[in-house]
Amino acid sequence: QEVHAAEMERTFIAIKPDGVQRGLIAEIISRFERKGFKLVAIKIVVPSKGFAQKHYHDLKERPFFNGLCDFLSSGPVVAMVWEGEGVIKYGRKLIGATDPQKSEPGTIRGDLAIVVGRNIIHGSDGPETAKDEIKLWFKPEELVSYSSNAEKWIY
Ligand code: FUP
Repeated sequence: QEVHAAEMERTFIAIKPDGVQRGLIAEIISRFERKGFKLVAIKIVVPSKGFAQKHYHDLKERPFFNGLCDFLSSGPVVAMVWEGEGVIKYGRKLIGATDPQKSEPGTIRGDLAIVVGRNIIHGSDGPETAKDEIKLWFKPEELVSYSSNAEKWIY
């Protein structure tokens, strides 16, 4: 079971400053938690602009990059690591499309956001990004491995 836990898929999820300011932390966490995913790291931080630029380095050529980094560093962000089978892909499904105008109702962005520049949440878009983002935001010792009694009913 220890081995199982160590190999379980993980993704990086962040509630952006708009989600925190709007009081949506519990709402967002509860959607991941109720699904059966497991929270293995969490902290609240105000990222520097330089840190935001590192986080979004893939987008540095895009016209919205500067505004995006200003936004991410404008206030508290809830940084998390969630674990579970298929959590990277299904986490993106819970989150919904990048542009909330195109996100389905029932998704986090579809239900709770209106414009792309204030889409309240970030989630890693693949296994490599997940690994990189977890490493950028967390020290290894900040990730907690534990088994919960619910697991034998979820899997
Ligand atoms: P996502 O993975 O859904 O967060 O989307 P991207 O990585 O493509 O974009 C990262 C962030 O850039 C989005 F969350 C919001 C912002 N963005 C814009 O502001 N304008 C755009 O046209 C596209 C993205």
